[in-house]
Amino acid sequence: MSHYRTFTAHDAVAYAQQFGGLADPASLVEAQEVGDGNLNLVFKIFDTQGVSRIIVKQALPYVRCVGESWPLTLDRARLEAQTLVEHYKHCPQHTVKIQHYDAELAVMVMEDLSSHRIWRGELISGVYYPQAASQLGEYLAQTLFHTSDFYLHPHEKKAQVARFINPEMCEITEDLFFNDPYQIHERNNYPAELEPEVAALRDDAQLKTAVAALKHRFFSHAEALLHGDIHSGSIFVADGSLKAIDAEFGYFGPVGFDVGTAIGNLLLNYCGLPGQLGIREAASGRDQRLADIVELWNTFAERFQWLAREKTRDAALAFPGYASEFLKKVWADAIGFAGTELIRRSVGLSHVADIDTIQDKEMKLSCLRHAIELGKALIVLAPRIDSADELVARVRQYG
Ligand code: SR1
Ligand code: MG
Repeated sequence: MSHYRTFTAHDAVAYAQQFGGLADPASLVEAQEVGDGNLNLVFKIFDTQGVSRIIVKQALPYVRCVGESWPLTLDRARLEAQTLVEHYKHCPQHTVKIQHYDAELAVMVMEDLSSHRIWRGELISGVYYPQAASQLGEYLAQTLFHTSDFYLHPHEKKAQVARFINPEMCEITEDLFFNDPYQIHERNNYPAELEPEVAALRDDAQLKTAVAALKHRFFSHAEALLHGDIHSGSIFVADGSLKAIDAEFGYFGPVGFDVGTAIGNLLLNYCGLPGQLGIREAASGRDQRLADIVELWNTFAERFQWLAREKTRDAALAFPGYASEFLKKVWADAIGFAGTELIRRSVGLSHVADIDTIQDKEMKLSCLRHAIELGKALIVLAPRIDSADELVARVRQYG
């Protein structure tokens, strides 16, 4: 029988004392629940000096932002911990360190990142971290290359695919990214003024065909162990440092999904900045976002190709020029997936603060329309956008 119970603050402190791996566990005295995401409980554990020393995170048996009416597998805690442990092996400098996890309690103890800040908040406030984009490109290249068929022995790869089967979390993505925005659904959430734009999504056959192809790839292309939800709210930054957290959507899927989610969230910030900072003040932040996207892709592609040259173990995949052919497909997928992220964060269940917190109603509507139109364009034009520079030109064309 499962010994799952929902942690109180007191439980979290006791757990951190036992499993936090600290030299002075008795100094841990207090916990504060700080979870502001959609799904889980997150406790900061403080010592007698009031310093936050370690994090205890527990999955709830339902979707926190919706309530008990939407039950959700506790196995996501195991999948999150194991994904982060795998990613840490290949990219420790950009992955949060998991100290301990317990699949039955659906709980994990992890490194405290209080010296860092959530990247999304910083992007919204206009605080620039010049190394963040290339660090994210490095994280994606290291984690995705080392969990792909380029690097893993075929037996090991297949065992890993089985270990990371994540049907319930994938179903959330399958529904929220690829179904809900393109049909009438009670989970959708958008202002009534946007009904014409949203109805147009439902009526656009070319768009829906391209979305179907993206969903099909999400279903079936087990290319690498993805983070699965690598948006700017799943990333901590500090001067010269970047750490990925929150990998409960981890599974073996198409490499372009992680790259596209990351790019899509930078574009959501691009769309929201005029509403956050004012039109004139937003201009330099928007230029930075586009430069970030180019930097992210260039770092990712260069590092992936370098790893492919140096470390590919499969004889056929090592053939010169194959990795760069593969990356062309990843790029096209990424643009398409970025487009689906723009649309689902504008009309679907789960929004982003980059646009949601805009106070001026007309400005918010204009930013939402921008995100929807840009998302549509990226999904449909993805096969014809051949380079990062061309992507930048297309984005500028849409406002
Ligand atoms: C019901 S979960 C909604 C969204 O929150 C997560 O962060 C994922 O992005 C998911 O799609
Ligand atoms: Mg998350």
